[in-house]
Amino acid sequence: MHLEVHHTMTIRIRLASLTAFVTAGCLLSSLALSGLAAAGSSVSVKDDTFAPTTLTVKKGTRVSFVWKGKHPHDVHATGASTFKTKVQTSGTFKYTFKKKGTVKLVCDVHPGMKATVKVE
Ligand SMILES: [Cu+2]
Repeated sequence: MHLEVHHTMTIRIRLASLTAFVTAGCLLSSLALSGLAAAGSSVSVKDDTFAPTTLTVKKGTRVSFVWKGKHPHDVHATGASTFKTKVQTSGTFKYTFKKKGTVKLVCDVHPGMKATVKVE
């Protein structure tokens, strides 16, 4: 009788740790996936260049523009979507590209600073 109780408890403990292990695994893989998605929809605003200079995204993608340099820059978009940010040295601007087509990006402070977003 004593042994039987002990055995049941051991199984319960094993099941509990298995559940915890599987849950942790799922959390880790979803974190990894969201990390990859974020990497593909972000543009760095640097001194004095955008990185990357060409980005292809699916319609409806929210792209983060992240200021990383010391010089002041804006992001001025024309084409399939249009917007213009403030001239700033830090911060993040998020924009959801809702229309298919090509969007040209330029920094008005540095006209040579250009990038293209292709929305498919
Ligand atoms: Cu600039």
